[in-house]
Amino acid sequence: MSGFKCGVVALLGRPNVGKSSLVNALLKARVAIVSPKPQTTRNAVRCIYNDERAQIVFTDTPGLYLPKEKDKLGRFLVGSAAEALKDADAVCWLVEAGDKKLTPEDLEAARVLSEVKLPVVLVVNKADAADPAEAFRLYGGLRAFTGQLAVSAKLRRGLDALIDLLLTLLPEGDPWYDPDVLMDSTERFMAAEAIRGKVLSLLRDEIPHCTAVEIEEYKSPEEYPGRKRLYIRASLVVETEGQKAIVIGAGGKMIKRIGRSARAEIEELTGLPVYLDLWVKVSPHWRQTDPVLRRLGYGMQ
Ligand SMILES: Nc1nc2c(ncn2[C@@H]2O[C@H](COP(=O)(O)OP(=O)(O)OP(=O)(O)O)[C@@H](O)[C@H]2O)c(=O)[nH]1
Ligand SMILES: [Mg+2]
Repeated sequence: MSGFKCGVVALLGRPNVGKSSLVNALLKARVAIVSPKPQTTRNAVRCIYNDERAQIVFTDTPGLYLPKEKDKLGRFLVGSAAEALKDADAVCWLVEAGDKKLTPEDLEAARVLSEVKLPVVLVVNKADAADPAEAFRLYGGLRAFTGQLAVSAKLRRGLDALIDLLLTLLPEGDPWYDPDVLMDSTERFMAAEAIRGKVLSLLRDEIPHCTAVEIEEYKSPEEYPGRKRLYIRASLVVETEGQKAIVIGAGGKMIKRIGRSARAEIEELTGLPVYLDLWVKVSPHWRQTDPVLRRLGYGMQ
């Protein structure tokens, strides 16, 4: 397949700049959770873009910040973002148009990037909301970039130019994935993320940060031909009884809402009718407890 390009591009940047939104815009699908809250993405996930010239595996990473010593979940998030650079062919450093000064998180991103020898493209997102000129000046002075451009994930602007630029940085090669595969993740993981996404959109304040989703049972009609529906038993893991009460809501209203909308999304995702059995359980300090973090999929390699 001469001339065909195939490679990995890691998306890196501080929380909330729109890394997951950009992946969704590029793939024209809702594959990654997006929310106005920082630390939305918790695992580096591979999302696969296809066109007639290339297959680009975008790694959407958790936002880089400076976790405290005790914040083990935070250290996992940042660690897995940095880890994603190891098998990348190029990196997009995402920042926001309208950035006027460098935050400690931006400097952390610069530090992480100074340790790799990959082409780095500066991508100024949210160009619909502010003039990107100042951001180009601000970050342009920090290091040399292989290219820089402004995009809007929201309005899907600048995406063709971004793909054209990335194509020049990727090696030639045959595609790794079938063109209908959008994400290199298990269905189980995607179902857990669909549920977590609903917690993020339906509950405010600190609750989403204290919540994880544990899939306890996952039985699909493909594996169990006697079944008509995909059966999922999942728990929302929170840290305190108070949080549990909020997640359940008065008369169980909130948990029912989360369950209903998550079920609809998982049905869309899998194309199967779904029975979602959703529970809430308290695991004090799970974000600081290594074995629990590992069980929930936030374990260091
Ligand atoms: N105006 C505008 N808003 C955007 C754009 N892209 C993303 N956003 C918003 O920015 C917020 C954060 O988006 P995410 O895609 O979750 O950001 P992220 O970088 O993946 O965040 P983390 O996973 O927490 O690191 C959301 O409220 C998005 O709707 C854009 O191009 N324009
Ligand atoms: Mg994200």
